[in-house]
Amino acid sequence: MSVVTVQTKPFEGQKPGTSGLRKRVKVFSQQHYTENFVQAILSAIPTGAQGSTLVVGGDGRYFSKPAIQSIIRLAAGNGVSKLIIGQDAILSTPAASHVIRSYKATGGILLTASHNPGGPENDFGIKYNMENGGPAPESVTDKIFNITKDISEYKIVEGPDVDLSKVGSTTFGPLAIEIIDPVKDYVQYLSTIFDFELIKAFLQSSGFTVRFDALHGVTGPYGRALFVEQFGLPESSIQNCVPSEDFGGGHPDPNLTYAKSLVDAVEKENISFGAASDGDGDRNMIIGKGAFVNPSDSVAIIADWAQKAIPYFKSGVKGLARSMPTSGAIDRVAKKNGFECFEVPTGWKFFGNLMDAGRLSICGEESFGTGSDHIREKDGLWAVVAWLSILAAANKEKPGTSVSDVLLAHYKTYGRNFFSRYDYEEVESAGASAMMDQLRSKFTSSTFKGTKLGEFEVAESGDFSYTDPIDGSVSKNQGLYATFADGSRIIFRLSGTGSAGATIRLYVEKYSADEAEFEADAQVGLKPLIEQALLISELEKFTGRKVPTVITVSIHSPLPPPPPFFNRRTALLTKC
Ligand code: G16
Repeated sequence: MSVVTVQTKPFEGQKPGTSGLRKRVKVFSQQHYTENFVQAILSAIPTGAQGSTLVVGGDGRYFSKPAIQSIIRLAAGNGVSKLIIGQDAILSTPAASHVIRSYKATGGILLTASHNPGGPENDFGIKYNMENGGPAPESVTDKIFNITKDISEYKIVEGPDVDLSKVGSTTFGPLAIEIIDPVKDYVQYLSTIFDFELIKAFLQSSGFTVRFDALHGVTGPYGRALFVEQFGLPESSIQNCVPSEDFGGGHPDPNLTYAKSLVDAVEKENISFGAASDGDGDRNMIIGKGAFVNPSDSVAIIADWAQKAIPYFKSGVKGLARSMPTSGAIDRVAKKNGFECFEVPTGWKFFGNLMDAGRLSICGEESFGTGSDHIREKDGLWAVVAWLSILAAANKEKPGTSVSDVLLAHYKTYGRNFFSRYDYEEVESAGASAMMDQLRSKFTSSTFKGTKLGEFEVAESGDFSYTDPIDGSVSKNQGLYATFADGSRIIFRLSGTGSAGATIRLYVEKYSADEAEFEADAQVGLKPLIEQALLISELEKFTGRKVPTVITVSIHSPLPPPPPFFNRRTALLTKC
């Protein structure tokens, strides 16, 4: 088998977004498109592809199979020594991060578009992770993009497809291939982080019921291994746990809109604890009967309980962090406990340096991402088991403690950060950019401070810029924010994970220390802020959109009635 050089031409727009390149399958399946991008990744590996060991896997979505065979051919053509591949091309994103670290690999190529829908008409994605197991930083993704702009050839070794269905070792020309069980190492690793016996004893003895929904994503087999095999729960404690290439035709995004069947089941069947994860297993949603744990609250609560409920943190918590739009609930936990706390741009890649430097233990994002320095990706099942650990510990102190009780107890100690996110998906790009441009000129103007938006006086505003405290790299234009005199905030960003048009995200946050408000409906409390945000952005004028596509809201019991302005798709959320 000899190396063949294939002539190609650059494709426009192969710029990695918040987490890799995500495009429609139709785009990836064009001749040379996937090969160009993978060649660019291989050429951009800081220590070179020659002699490297790479981990390859993904969420098993449609187009993974041909893509992985292309990667094998390109890896062989570029002198990669060894590929470690998840059986049937499957590896959840957190499991891939763990495998990269534990096998001391050079890096990894992950085939996923995360929570985006799959199938021939939907999305595919490819991203590169570094030797620390975390997503490539901007310096590397910029290099990848630059290579794609001038690429004229790629190198492959030709040969038949490799059978990935059996665990074991094989070769492809000069390339060694090890096919591994995608679940075993990861579940074993979690068992060293948490006290599985304690969780099992709690679940077996308390009458506490669990439902985990994998949304037909990659976490199905991982969920079964954990909940059924490790914790001894019945089959009825898991749902949608058979992975499918198109996620059963659904949208594998664990939020109140897309995980509605889980929300319904928890309410109707009186289930104590519900959880869901996304297509590639790095996101999570936690709910209880009558309670939705907003991701910003979730990470704050995990951080608060970590030392007493999770063995991994018994020796201490090094520091905490959140992405800029995530609510400041975690900052309050850091302040009270004397932990360092960091605010980084949206994107898990920004946490990696802090973790590697030993300054960060637990972090999270409002986008349903929660995790710790046990790996370098966010980890959906880790968050679910962290919550079960908290509930086991809380029930030891006070039997009968529910998810809702844990939330309320947290608010009583720290106050409550009301938070909501409005997403306007697949907006026409030109309108979205024009809206952001006019907002940027307002938010960055020196005269904006002191202006009143309704009852809210602007205290500070700008376009978020981050200087990495470890390597000094600067990331500019990371979101337009306005903080008001009462501490509330509005933020506008364009998503970096969409695959068609633009997605506008509006985040709003307001803090209250008034116990009488802790069980209030966040939508009502945040309404004046949302109205001001929509007014100043002139969103409807620029985009033609009257209503958002998805609303994420911090809810406490009771779940809110539908606001009158919801469309049919968002109404899914409000019916739950
Ligand atoms: C990715 C990133 C996250 C980010 C999220 C949303 O998550 O890993 O760090 O918060 O996208 O990004 P955006 O607001 O730009 O769409 P995932 O789960 O999609 O890989």
